[in-house]
Formats: sequence, C-alpha cells, structure tokens
Amino acid sequence: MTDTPPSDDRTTDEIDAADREPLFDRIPRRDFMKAGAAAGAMGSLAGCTSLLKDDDDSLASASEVGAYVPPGEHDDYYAFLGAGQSGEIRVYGVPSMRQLMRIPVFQTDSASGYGYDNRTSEMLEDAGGYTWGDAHHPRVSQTDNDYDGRWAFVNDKANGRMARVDLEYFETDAIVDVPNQQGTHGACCLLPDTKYVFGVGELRVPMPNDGRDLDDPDAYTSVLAAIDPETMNVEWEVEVDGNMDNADSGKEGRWFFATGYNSESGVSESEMSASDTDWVKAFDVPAIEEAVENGEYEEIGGVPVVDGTRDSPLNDGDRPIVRYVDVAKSPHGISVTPDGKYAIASGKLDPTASVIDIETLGEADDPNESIVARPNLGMGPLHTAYDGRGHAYTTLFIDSEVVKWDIEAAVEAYPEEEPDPDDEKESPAVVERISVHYNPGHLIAAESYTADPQGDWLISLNKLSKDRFLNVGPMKPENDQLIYIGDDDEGMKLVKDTPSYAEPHDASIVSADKINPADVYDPADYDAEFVGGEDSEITREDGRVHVRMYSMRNEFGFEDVTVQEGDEVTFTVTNIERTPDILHSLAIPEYDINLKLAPQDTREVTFTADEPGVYWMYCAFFCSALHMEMRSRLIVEPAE
Ligand code: K7E
Ligand code: CUA
Repeated sequence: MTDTPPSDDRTTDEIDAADREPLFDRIPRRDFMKAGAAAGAMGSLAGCTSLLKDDDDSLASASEVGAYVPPGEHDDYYAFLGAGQSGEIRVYGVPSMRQLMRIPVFQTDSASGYGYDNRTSEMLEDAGGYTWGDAHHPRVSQTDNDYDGRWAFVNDKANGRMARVDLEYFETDAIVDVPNQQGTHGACCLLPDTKYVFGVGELRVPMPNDGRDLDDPDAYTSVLAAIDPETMNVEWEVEVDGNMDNADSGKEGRWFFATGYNSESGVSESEMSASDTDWVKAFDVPAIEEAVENGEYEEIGGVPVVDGTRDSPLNDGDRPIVRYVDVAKSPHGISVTPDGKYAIASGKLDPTASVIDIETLGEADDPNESIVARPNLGMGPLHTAYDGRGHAYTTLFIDSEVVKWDIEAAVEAYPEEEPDPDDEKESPAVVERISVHYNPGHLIAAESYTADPQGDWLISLNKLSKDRFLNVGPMKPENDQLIYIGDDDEGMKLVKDTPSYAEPHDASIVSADKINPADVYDPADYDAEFVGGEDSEITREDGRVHVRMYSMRNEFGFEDVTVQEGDEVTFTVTNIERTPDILHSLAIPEYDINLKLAPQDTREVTFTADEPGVYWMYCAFFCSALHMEMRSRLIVEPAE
C-alpha cells in the first residue's frame, strides 16, 4: 500500500499510519486527523489493560444483556465460522461464544479421523489431493430466504475448491475442485432456494491455464462458477473482466453480485490500484441460463463457459448477462439487505459504501443509475451486516471500528449529482460507532444473510488481538468480539472477547431450532457395509485380507488379526452402539491409521502390512473405565 520501503523497526501503529497515506487524498481530512490521534493514543497506551473500564458505556457485562449462558444450558444460535487457513469450519454457540465443534474440511484432522479412512481420504484426493485450504465464506443453505439446516458450503480461496458440509452429521461430504478457477473466493447460495452455490474466481489466469498466454495478463480471466448443491457438479461458468472478490445473492432468484478489484487487469499492486473506480458485477442468472441453453458458450475444462466480458455480444442487447456497475476503487465486501432492495458494496480503499438499488438495476439502461447512496463511513470499510430494523453495520479495517448506519437515511442524503470529493462530512446516516480490537475483517449479525435477521447479536471477526490476551509467542490469536445490538437507544455494547486460532473470515449465525443434527448415524445414509455383532469375519484372497469387525465397550470383534507381510489389508469397522456420545476408534500405531467410530457408524481403511511385528490396535476415545483394555493385536508375520 505504500511506496516507502518498510523499515525493520516500525511499530504497528506507524505501519497503520503509513497504510493511511495513499488514502489521504481520498478521505476527509478531519477523519484522518481523528483516526491519527486515536492511533497515537493507542500507541502510548500499549500494554495498558485499563484502556476499557467499567465507566466505558460501550461495554456491557454478559448478564446485563442476556449473554450469560449458565453451565449446562444451551445457546440460542449456532455460528459457523470459516476458519481461514486452518481449513475448517468452526462452530460456536452464540451468545456464549463457546467453541462447540470443529468441522475439518480442507485439512486432515487426527481427532475425527478425517482424511484417514478410505471415504474421506479418497474425497480429498479426488478434489486435488491438497493438504490444506483457506476456508472463508461458510454459507448455510436456505429455502424461501430462510435457513433450512441442510448444508453449509464453504470456499477454498487457496486451491479453487468448494466444499459441502452435511449439517445432519456435521461433516464434510463433498468437495469439488472447480475447473478454470485458481482461487475460489466469494461463495454464496443463489437465493431464495439455493438453486446454485456460486464460487467466485478471484485470481485471473490464462484460460485454460495450461501453459498458454503466460506473460499476457490481458488474456487472463476470472470466472464465476455455478455449482449444483445436490450433485456438486459445476453446471456453467461466466468469464468476466477484472478480478472478483466477495459476493452475495439477491433474494429473488435473479441477481447475483460480486465485487472486484483490478479492473485495470494489472499484475502488480500499483497497476491493480491505478484506477479510481472498479466494478460490482451483477450477474443476471436467468439470462445466463438462457445463453447456456442456447449453446452460446465455449467448453473449457469440461464446463460450459459463457462470455460475460464487457465486449461480449451477450452483453450487447437489452438483457445483458452481466452488468458492470462503477463503484469507488477496489470494493471488498458486498451484501444484500434483508428486504432484497439494495446490494451494499464496501469501499476498502475508499471511505464510502456504494448502495445499489436492485430494482433500478434491472430497469435502467445505464447500470450506474442504480447507485442510490454513497455514505462516507470511515477508513477501510470491508463488510456489512444487518439487524432487520433498517440498520447496516460496517467494519472499518483501518479505523478498527464497527459503524452503524441507517440505510434509508443514506439514500435520502445522497445528492443527485456526484458527491463532492472534498466533502469532509461523515454521512448523516451514521448512527454510532464502536471500537473493536483490532482491525476487523468480516462481521456477522444473527441471520443477517436471510430475509429476517434477528437483530440481537453481532460478531466482529478481528484480525489482530495485539496485547489483549496472555502472550503466546509471536503468533497471536485473532479476536472474535461479541457485540450486543438489540437496543437502539442504549447503543452497541461490547460484551466478550473470544481468542481464536487463525483465521476466521466470514460466518453465518443460525437460530438453534433450524439445525437438527443426528445423535447416531443411520447406516442407510452411508455406503460402507454395516458389521453387526454377529458379522465379524476375516476373508483372504490372493494377498488381500478383509477384516470386518464390530466395536463396542470394551472390545473389537477380534482379539487378534494375523496377516502376512505384504498383504493388502482392509478393515471395515462398525461401532454397533446406539448410545449417544459413546465413540470408539481404531488406531493402529506405526501404520498411521485412526478411524473415528461414532455410534452406528462404519469406516473403512486399506493399507499394506509391510512391517512385520506386533501392533496393538486400540481405541483412542476414552469410552469407559475399561477403555485402556479396549485393544487387539495386529500380528504381521514376516514373509518367508
Ligand atoms: Cu473480507 Cu475472504 Cu470475505 Cu476475509 S474476505 S475478511
Ligand atoms: Cu472405545 Cu475407548
């Protein structure tokens, strides 16, 4: 962001200040001074934990605002967090902010055995064989613009994938490696009914990326991918100009929106941020489907790819497939208001948000006529959430604030002509601000992505915690802060700090009664063959050994399993218990095997017994007083 070469001894505050410099001419001087003074004050108080005290009226205790959930009681909401480069989805209870579960998606996980049994390791292998991912945007499926509790989808920004998590079992059940997409960034279901899951390609690459056009960046493109949520098949893609970034769906089944930076088609930072404007791309989904039906596409990477670039003939007529709306430079987040009226794109490198009137967008000849407000919010607006009472809440990355503003007030205040760039006023639509700690990325309010947000809780997903927690070394936790937004008169209240492991991005908060997880598996729901209490057997054929056995407290189906060195061995193991919460596992030391076995679940693993010896197969979940004794021997006899 700066031309000054970084020196080794700058403080974070100095770096923050340097980050502001290139924005200086784009933001009101008064706000800059204020922000600078705040940064200075923060610096002088570094290490001082009394920065926020009881007399700070932006604070509330958990019990004051109903955030105290006593031991043994349940939360009102599930929050599903895309845990960034940890590759997983994390599940919190809200408002307690207790971490309830981690769902591995793009990474293997030793506790749950994810990536160690045949089914999940083959799924990861078929999806490209990558061992990590960058999970940003977990979006829960909806029917009629409300959560239906079936699935959560999440993108892999690193390796261009989309995954589906089954919310009956809270486990990843499908991953697709999206063709023609190097980084899948934005992710969202087409609403109201989750007809598609969209993966938004961020990085522009040659099409196809097979060695052609290596140094011809003008020929690179990014694509939007429409994925069928049932089959996880990529149905079609649309090629566009410029990078894409975040995305959200309209509520009516027609429009899908993606922000984008780099309308310049540059490859360096200065090239990518040269222009003062970039686009929000509005995809007209039925018009694209019609083009696909009419065969107006090219097949690339096995997928029909429709040309949605600005010069495309498909954007020529009176029903263009993609409308390019000019917005201030490098917009980042975009989200559609609960009533479906507006799509709001946050400026990132510009202190404003652009409010697009969706109905106008469909009618006007010039898509730019659909911009109906551009409130000045503060420095580094990234993402916006809603309370269902007409307010928007936007994170300000550089100012370390959440700003609450009134959407209709911003529309009323918008001048007919272009806003004056020297206008120093913060938007009159701003209701209040609250400091967060520090540098928020996404924020999410309860059911903000539906037509009916709950309006009580908001989580600010902050990138830095600096000195707010005990020092744990150079890599600090992130800080997920719970903010109460349920009382417009009293204002926003900061209730909790929650340290979290790198690095939550987006989240979805869903009312607890809309998610119905199972307690035990239903064998009809999986392919592996259920091995009942009577069915244990060992079959051998041509160097292949298949061991079918049950598990239960406190035994496996066989006390000993003997195989020959070099045999290919398959274990099919069922936990035959029906008691909720009693899990077993089959861990085989030195063969790198760990199958998690939840009640009524069956897992399979295949390996080559290439090391003669005795291996104690044991259960790794502490399941009963005789858990230590729950073990059997794998005996591998040396080859003759
Ligand atoms: Cu802003 Cu990937 Cu949604 Cu992160 S993106 S913050
Ligand atoms: Cu079964 Cu421990």
